[in-house]
Amino acid sequence: MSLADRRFLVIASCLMLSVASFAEEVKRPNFLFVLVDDQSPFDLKVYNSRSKLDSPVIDQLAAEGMVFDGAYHMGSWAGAVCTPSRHMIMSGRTVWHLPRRGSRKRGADAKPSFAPADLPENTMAAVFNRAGYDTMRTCKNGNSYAAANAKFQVSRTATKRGGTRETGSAWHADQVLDYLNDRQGDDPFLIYLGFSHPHDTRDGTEDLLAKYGAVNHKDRKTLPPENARQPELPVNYLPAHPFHHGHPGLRDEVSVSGVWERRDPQTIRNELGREFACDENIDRQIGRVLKRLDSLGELDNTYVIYTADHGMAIGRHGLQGKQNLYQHTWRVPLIVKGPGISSGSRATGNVYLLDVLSTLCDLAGIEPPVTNEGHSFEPVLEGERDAIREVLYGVYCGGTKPGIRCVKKGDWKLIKYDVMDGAVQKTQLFNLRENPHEFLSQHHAPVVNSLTGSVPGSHQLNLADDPKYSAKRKEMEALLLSEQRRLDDPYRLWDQPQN
Ligand SMILES: [Ca+2]
Repeated sequence: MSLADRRFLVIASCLMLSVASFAEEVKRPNFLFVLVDDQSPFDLKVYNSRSKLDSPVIDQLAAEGMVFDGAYHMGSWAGAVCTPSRHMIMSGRTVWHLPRRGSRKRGADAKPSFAPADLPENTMAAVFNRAGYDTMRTCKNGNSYAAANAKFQVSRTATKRGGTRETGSAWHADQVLDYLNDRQGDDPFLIYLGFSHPHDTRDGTEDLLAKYGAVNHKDRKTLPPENARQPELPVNYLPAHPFHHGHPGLRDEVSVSGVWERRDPQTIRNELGREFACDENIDRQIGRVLKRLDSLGELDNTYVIYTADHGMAIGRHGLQGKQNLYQHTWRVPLIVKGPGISSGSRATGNVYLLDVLSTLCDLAGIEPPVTNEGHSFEPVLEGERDAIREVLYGVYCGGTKPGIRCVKKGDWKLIKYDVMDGAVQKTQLFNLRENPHEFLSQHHAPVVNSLTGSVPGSHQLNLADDPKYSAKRKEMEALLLSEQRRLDDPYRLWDQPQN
């Protein structure tokens, strides 16, 4: 049965609940929404064939479902990128239309908030509760949308970033398994399985740290030991970003235990080993939950959505954190498996995380809330379309203002930096088909090439100042401005009109 047929039958069955036999015949689908904290899609083999990470459960999800190559978070106005990202997931609102955002002015000049006061009533769990779903959530504490999270009928939260069963990712899976054990009745369920890893501190389990040659390094005075089992340096590794990223004192760039300000190969490879240890443990924990759903006879009627709140640098472009708009950090992994989705399928999508809410509603035959601004990507899951939009906008505005902006259309991507009170005003223009890793001229230094195994001179670089591409740059700059206006971005960059 196609997704469209299913959707029709789900709606029909909702309308005809009094006809018990028909309603039983078409059971409404369950949802398992898996959100990991801080993971670049390029950790995963399904996005990066060079990756050494073993993630058999995620590979299997991809083999049985659809992989999205163009999934993004819209950005952040805070150093804790998690916070707006998770607001967008829960509410389906765009980044400048979230609670308390929309104006840089305070007091009498302040614009009204773009978020309605009753928004919590129109968030994921509230909407699914009203539709008769059982809703349950486990996740880390904090950096999220508390008023929306409070709507889940069952909530078991704690921040678990340790290397044992009780202190690590197994704890989150245990909460879901306990919930499935205790659950009464036949209503469909929406389970939000949020992990606290691979966010730092990346204290993996002993066996997985050993597998990836990593140690939980805690001594600032020494480097972690070299180990051939560690992941290789990322292909776009740099020992330093070529200019200031714009957020002085940023925790992720200077305070992560085991990394601090260091970007040397030994430190970065060890940290990637720690990341992979946490990634593989998450994979195991998802496997436990899927096995239980299978034994309960629910797996075939469950949509499993795997994603992250945003990506992560860890040595790419000389950065360590999540406060940039390169592809490794702006993009997120997104894999969806469920009834009617073709096995082993792949699509561009051009989706934001804020599209998840309306998509889940669509798949469940529920009307999305009126406050939703996302677009359902059900037509992509259905195989009817490859993408749901052409243009993508991104912002990082948590440090010095106005911050970083990017826009993408087709193969072309523009990034602009207006930070450090005007001291850094930079433009980057990439053709991602020719230069998917966003190589800069610094990547062509012999020392970097010898470390990453890259071939000198074999890649296109930043084209922003190449006269051959001046028309393309102008076109992309105009597109960025129109997206800023459309989305109520309250800031303008140094070379933009102020309206
Ligand atoms: Ca995060």
